[in-house]
Amino acid sequence: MERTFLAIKPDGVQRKLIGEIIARFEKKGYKLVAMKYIVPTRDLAAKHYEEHKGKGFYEGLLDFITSGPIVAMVWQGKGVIATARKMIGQTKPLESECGSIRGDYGIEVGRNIIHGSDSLDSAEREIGIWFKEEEIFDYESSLDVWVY
Ligand code: ABT
Ligand code: MG
Repeated sequence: MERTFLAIKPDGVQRKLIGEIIARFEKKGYKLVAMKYIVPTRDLAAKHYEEHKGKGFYEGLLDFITSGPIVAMVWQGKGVIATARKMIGQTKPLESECGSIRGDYGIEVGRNIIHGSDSLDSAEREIGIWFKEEEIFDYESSLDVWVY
């Protein structure tokens, strides 16, 4: 089954959006298979945002993402990578449809509430950065029969 890495960023935590965000993915039918609540080290954040190294917003992005606790998660289910990105919305809040997380709750590109892997490659890479295999728990859910 497909897996993606999602993280509620420090702004989402500060704004008390943890429950709201997790509820959206649960209600959609996806399964939470790993979760940790941590203040990322700068090293971890740099690994995660490696693709942006050298860009103008990079250092500020690392300052922000290491500024407080985040909720790092792995979610599982059919098409979860692309569907989660759709549920999250676009990078720029103005381009995010109402009904998406950023469209409903975000105003500023540098405070965009939640991260979601953007491809199968980045999902595998990011899950490997944030979680050990033994921290990921697949389990049978009686709801699966109704979701699929
Ligand atoms: P992430 O889920 O954080 O990766 O965001 P997304 O994939 O939608 O967008 P990208 B392009 O990966 O942006 C990463 C973070 O950098 C911030 N950013 C991005 C800026 O502050 N200015 C910019 O011009 C761009 C392109 C937005 C993202 N994080 N935050 N917070
Ligand atoms: Mg990205």
